[in-house]
Parts: sequence; structure tokens; C-alpha cells
Amino acid sequence: MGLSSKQRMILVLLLQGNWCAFLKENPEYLEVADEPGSNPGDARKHFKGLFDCKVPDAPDNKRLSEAEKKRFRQMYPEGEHEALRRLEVFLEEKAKEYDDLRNMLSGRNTSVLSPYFASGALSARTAVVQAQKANKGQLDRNQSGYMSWISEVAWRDFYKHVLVHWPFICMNKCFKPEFTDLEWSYNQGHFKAWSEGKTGFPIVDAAMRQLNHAAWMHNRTRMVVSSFLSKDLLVDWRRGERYFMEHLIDGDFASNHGGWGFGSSTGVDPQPYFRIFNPLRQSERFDPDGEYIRHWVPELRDVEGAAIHDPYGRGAEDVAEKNGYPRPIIDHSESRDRALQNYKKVAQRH
Ligand SMILES: Cc1cc2nc3c(=O)[nH]c(=O)nc-3n(C[C@H](O)[C@H](O)[C@H](O)COP(=O)(O)OP(=O)(O)OC[C@H]3O[C@@H](n4cnc5c(N)ncnc54)[C@H](O)[C@@H]3O)c2cc1C
Ligand SMILES: *[C@@H]1O[C@H](CO)[C@@H](O)[C@H](O)[C@H]1NC(C)=O
Ligand SMILES: *[C@@H]1O[C@H](CO)[C@@H](O)[C@H](O)[C@H]1NC(C)=O
Ligand SMILES: CC(=O)N[C@H]1CO[C@H](CO)[C@@H](O)[C@@H]1O
Repeated sequence: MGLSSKQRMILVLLLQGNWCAFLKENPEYLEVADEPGSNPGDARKHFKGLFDCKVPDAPDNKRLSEAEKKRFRQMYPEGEHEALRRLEVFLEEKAKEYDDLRNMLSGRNTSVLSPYFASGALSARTAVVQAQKANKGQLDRNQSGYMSWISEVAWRDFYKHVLVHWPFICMNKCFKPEFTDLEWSYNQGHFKAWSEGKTGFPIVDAAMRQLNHAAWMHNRTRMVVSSFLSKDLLVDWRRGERYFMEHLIDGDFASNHGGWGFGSSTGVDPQPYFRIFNPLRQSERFDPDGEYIRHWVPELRDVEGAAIHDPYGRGAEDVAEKNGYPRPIIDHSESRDRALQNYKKVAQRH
């Protein structure tokens, strides 16, 4: 370590900005390797011992129910063929509009290729080469949709680089050491409400239920729920990081740690701690018609209009109460002040 926070930030900006420039200067980095040939026919005979051992059972807490297995197989069919098929469909049908639609929560307007990247079924290199082709051979010009998508794939590399350069982050530490001193809350009830999607904040609850059902969550809501847990509830971000790793089909240590660092402002991104997501504003902006909420939170299906974003505050109390939808477990502006005070205390000490 031994770097000042300014030096750290400069390194980070360098890593980010140089990605495309580097690839343009070194196009061989985008050369896709030839497919490996098949093993010689007698390989099994020579390596008999290797093939003979029994595959151990997964530990109890890593097992999926039959229903989950079936569901995930349907949602994310395995294999490289499926990954390439999805990549092709995305680049043809969605990528051009990615820039405008990627933040919208309803519908499927991002690639949902993360499970394939994370499991190694699809390489970033293959994906970038195909996107570049679709974008008239360009990485960082021509169509903005392709450009932004390529730059999102670069984020994945970016967080991997962070892990390689600062491996201490994989030891339960945050990137900005000053925030190790933050006083977190260990309120079990709050954590449980968050993880089950019962906080009384519809956008947060919809997102957590999406995670629990689909093992995937939209990037926008990943930011919203990580900010909510660490700032509104002041619960240690590591609990959320762990919950995500236990539930995401695309769980990837580097990207997940990076994302949680962003949401809790303890990480590598220059997201200052005083920028705290307002769940209501996020909901109104990125799920304007409340479709995402209605899909994931059935208790609120009959709520009409803008009340969907805040049923108890906007006159839909009757429906919400009748269907057992919880009241907000905290007051956002009070929590915001509390978070600011806590963060400020440690930020000033350094
Ligand atoms: C709190 C938090 C936790 C996250 N945890 C993970 C995780 O465990 N695994 C994971 O793969 N991503 C994680 N992300 C990043 C991002 O949310 C997902 O990669 C993205 O939502 C996957 O959907 P997609 O494939 O449709 O993405 P698209 O928008 O289609 O993007 C294409 C690809 O680019 C990469 N990418 C996009 N955004 C990011 C990003 N912000 N950081 C790193 N890579 C990105 C992914 O590989 C993604 O598949 C996290 C983000 C946050 C805020
Ligand atoms: C994108 O590429 C095409 C084909 O080369 C070209 O006609 C078009 O002007 C380019 N657009 C931009 C914005 O660069
Ligand atoms: C996804 O989340 C990251 C935080 O990890 C953020 O920096 C990025 O801008 C988000 N991407 C989009 C497309 O909103
Ligand atoms: C803004 C928006 O939601 N656009 C589209 C997102 O994708 C779905 C299909 O998955 C479309 O129906 C939406 O119109």
C-alpha cells in the first residue's frame, strides 16, 4: 500500500482511461485464441486415477432446491453456445439502444451476459471483438450504444485489476483504509428485512426479491440496495457483499467488491460518501410506471399511479396494509443525516 489517497485515485483514473487506448495500440490483445483440439483418445486410460475419484457433494449451504435448479436452468441455460447466441441477439437487437435504456428497470434491456462472463463460458475478449465488429470496427467511437456496452465490459477488467494491484481487498477490507473505522450497525432485524425485501421501500424490496428469485439483479438496483444497506441502515457493507455472493448467479469477487465499495463509498470509485441514493427518486426515475415494482412485489399490484413508489406516504395505505406490505422501517432523511455524521467523523480523522 503506502500510497496517499490522491496517488491511489490517480492510478485508478489511469487504469480506466487507458483501456481503449491500450487495445488500439496492442490489437493482438483482442486476438481470440484458437479452439483447443480434442484430447487424444487414450487420455482417459493414462489419467485413470484422475477420472476415478468421486466428485464430492456440495456442502449443505451451497445446495439448490430442485425448484431452484429447474428455474436457473431455464433462465440461464448453460454453455458457450448459449452465451454466444445471447451475445449475438443482444448485439443485433438491443445494443444500439443500450445507452438510453440500460438504466430502465423493467424489461430486459441489458445483455444479462454476466452469468456467462462470471462462469467463464464467455470471454471478455470474444464479447468485445463481436461488439467492435457490430460497431464498424470501432471501440470508442461510432454508435454510442456499442461504445457504452464495451466500456461496461471494461469495468469488469478494471475491478479485476484493482484486485490484482491491491490484493488486501480480498481480506475483508475496504479499499479506502480510513473507512475501516466506521461504526456500523449490527441490527439483525434491519438486515433480515433488507435481505427478504421487506423494508417498506418498494424499489429496494422489488430488487431484493428479484435477487432471491432470479439470482440476478439489475445494475441500477444493485447500486440502490447497496447504498440503502450501508448508508440508510448503516449495516456493515460486508454483510451485503456476502449476501450477494451467496445469491448471485453472476457472483464475481472483484466486481462484487467493487460494486459494494461504490455503494458504501468505501471503495475505489470516486463516489463521495455524501452522495447518498434517495430510493424514492431512483424509483421514480428508473421505474417511472412502477412496472418493475409491480412485477416483484405482488402486494402492491393494485396500487395505482405514483403511489406505487411510496404507498404509505401517497395515499395507498389501505391497499398496502390489506395485502400485508410493510411500512418503511426507517425514515430516509433521518437515516441520511445519521450516515453523514458517521462518515464525516472518520473522514475528518484522516
Ligand atoms: C453492489 C454491486 C454488486 C455487483 N456484483 C457483481 C457481481 O458479483 N458479478 C458481476 O458480474 N457484476 C456485479 N456487479 C456489476 C453489474 O451490476 C453486473 O455486472 C450487471 O448488472 C450484469 O448485468 P448484464 O450482464 O446485463 O450487464 P450489461 O449492462 O449488459 O454489461 C455487460 C457486462 O459488463 C460487465 N459489467 C457491467 N457493469 C459492470 C460493473 N459495474 N462492474 C463490473 N462489471 C460490469 C459485466 O460482465 C456485464 O455482464 C455489481 C454491481 C454492484 C453495484
Ligand atoms: C459509423 O460508421 C459508418 C460506416 O463506416 C459511417 O457511415 C458513420 O458515419 C459512422 N458514424 C459515426 C457517428 O462515426
Ligand atoms: C453500474 O454500477 C457501477 C457501480 O459499480 C457504476 O459506476 C456504473 O455507472 C453503473 N453502470 C450503469 C450502466 O449505470
Ligand atoms: C424502456 C423499456 O423498458 N424498453 C424495453 C425493454 O425491454 C423490453 C423487452 O424485454 C421491452 O418490452 C421494453 O419496451
